[in-house]
Amino acid sequence: MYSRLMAMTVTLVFAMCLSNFESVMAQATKTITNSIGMKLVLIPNGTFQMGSPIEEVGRGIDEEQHQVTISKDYYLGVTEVTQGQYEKVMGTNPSYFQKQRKRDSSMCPVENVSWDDAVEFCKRLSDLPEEKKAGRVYRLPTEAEWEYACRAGSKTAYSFGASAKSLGDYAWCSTTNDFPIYQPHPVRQKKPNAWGLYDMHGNVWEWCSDWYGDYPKGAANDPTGAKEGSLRVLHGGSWGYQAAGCRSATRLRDAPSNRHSFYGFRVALSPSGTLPEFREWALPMAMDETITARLNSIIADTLTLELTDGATIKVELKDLTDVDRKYAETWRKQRRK
Ligand SMILES: [Ca+2]
Repeated sequence: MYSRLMAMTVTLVFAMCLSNFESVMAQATKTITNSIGMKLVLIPNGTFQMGSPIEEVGRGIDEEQHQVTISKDYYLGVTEVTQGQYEKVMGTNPSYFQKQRKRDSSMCPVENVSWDDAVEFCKRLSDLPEEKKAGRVYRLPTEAEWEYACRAGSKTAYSFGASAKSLGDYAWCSTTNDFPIYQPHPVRQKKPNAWGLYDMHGNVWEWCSDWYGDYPKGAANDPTGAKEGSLRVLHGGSWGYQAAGCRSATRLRDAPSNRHSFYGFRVALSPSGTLPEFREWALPMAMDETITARLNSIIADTLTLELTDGATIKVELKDLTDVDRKYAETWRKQRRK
């Protein structure tokens, strides 16, 4: 059944839905300030070299350079999630560096958070009434999205150049020693990168959505990491790491349940992701079978679903289960706004 439906892939329809997405994206605003005051900036789609060249000082062996295309625009938090924002959403502040240090830490990045905590934060933020009303569904960035945004068009070890000499202008890390170094610092105090993102280098490591694994051999489109694993990826280095650990390409990994005062995160948001993108769909011709796919377009009650491998299938709205039809209708309504 699956293969029969796969055979229904129509390239033309896929091209049409891509152009539909592009027009949605063209309407997207460049910045968003959400209901808890969090600012996000639109990151334009594009192609870049992910990883590092072999001559880069301090590189890791898991940074094999390869071409990556990010095919869709997305939003990324201008700063790491702060302690104040985390507390507003979760009702708790797990950070190691907070009030006992006799300072207002609400603008410091939340730390001592696990990957699981970060994912839960995204879910609860998405569930806030104002966010639901606006149709915003938050998630962690993929590590490709993270590195692409960090580089902001740069090809060097850091977003501002090849040398760590200027790192102190952009980052809190253990080699920028013009202040007390052994703690994270309020966000947005250093210079942003070319796309207006702060603290991509240093302050706290940032959890990404991917399972850790080897990079693909060759070019990749919208990579989402290893299919399975036991460790999740972090990027960007932190207040306790030296310059080489804060490069654009640096990768760290840890178990998704582990917390550390080096670890924080920032959130991503897809303009097209007003509902969970990939979800289970019942196959209309065999309702007991499901596929994992995202909805790309609805044209004259014909849905185009994109499978995780990029193939597409078409299904009719009338053939869907009630749950799937409700999702599709909500999806369509949100796009008409
Ligand atoms: Ca950071």
